[in-house]
Amino acid sequence: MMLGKSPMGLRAVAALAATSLLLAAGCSSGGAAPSASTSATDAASAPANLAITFLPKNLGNPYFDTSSKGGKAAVAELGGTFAEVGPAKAAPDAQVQYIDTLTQQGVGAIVVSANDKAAICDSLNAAREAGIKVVTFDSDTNPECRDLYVNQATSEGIAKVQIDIIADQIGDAGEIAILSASANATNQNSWIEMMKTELAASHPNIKLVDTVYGDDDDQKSFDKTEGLLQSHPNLKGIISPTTVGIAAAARYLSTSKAKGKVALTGLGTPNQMREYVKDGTVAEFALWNPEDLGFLAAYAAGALIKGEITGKEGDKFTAGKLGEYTVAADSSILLGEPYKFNKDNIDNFDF
Ligand code: RAM
Repeated sequence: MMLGKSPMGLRAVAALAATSLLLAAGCSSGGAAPSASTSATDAASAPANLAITFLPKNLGNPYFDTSSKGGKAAVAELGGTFAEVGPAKAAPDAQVQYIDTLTQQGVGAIVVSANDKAAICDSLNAAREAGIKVVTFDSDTNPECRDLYVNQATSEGIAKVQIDIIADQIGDAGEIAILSASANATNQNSWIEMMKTELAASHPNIKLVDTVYGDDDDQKSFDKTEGLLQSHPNLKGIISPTTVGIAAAARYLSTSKAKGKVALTGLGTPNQMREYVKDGTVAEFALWNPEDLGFLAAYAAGALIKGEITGKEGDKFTAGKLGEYTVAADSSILLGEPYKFNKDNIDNFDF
């Protein structure tokens, strides 16, 4: 059983550790789109056009390196051609040019984590009109711009696990701030809304005093952390619901006098956070398995290309080792539940 479908617990730890050992080596990534000749050859020789291209929010983020690793493994199992393209910066419309190029090249599917729910819609719909299947994963677009959304976990669950951790660490009282990714990111914005709801419902003594945006840029996130500490001298905790943000914030805190005084949690990768858990900067954070997320998204794209599913509620398909999935409301698929990482389990994970 994979982490994504397991309840939080030791069984999930063991399952993910086992999954990590089975990882396929490396994934190709680069700034250029795949060549037109590659896609054309695939289309001519394969029964279905299984040229599947991943388009993350930006390149150079270990989270997306891992999701692409899963995508690449799944596309290999499908007998297709994997590629990854993407912008250097996670700007709202930065993905448009890549989508347009992939449409000209006639790939079979685009698997995209959106920087903005609306800015890439026209391009995605032009791709779909040209016969390309569009799967969003990680960060969705408006539903009318894609065939399917592969969601890592419910927004409520992702919000609650982060609020639970910070509440535990600051004695359920005091000022907190959020260091997010980009201001338009669909996923972070929906988690932030749910965190506000959760605070209002269950944590009357915690006050969210600020939300700032590091744009999933390491240096900007580092600088924003410094700014938060300067602007809010009574700050008790920071939640960073982005792997880039939490790693940069941890690096800042680890050498500042706020280390151990201002709590930090959010969503991080174990490999980026290990040293900060071990040096006491961070006690606990959360995430899902990005490799499984990419793997599931690629299988979903393959099922759409082959016509096994259309993306309507109730459609079923099998995603290799992850098993069978059923399309839910709004043409979405759920991977599983978030998982908590701390000093007792972090060495069991390698992503
Ligand atoms: C960053 C990205 C991604 C998000 C993770 C948690 O890598 O913003 O979209 O899901 O953090």
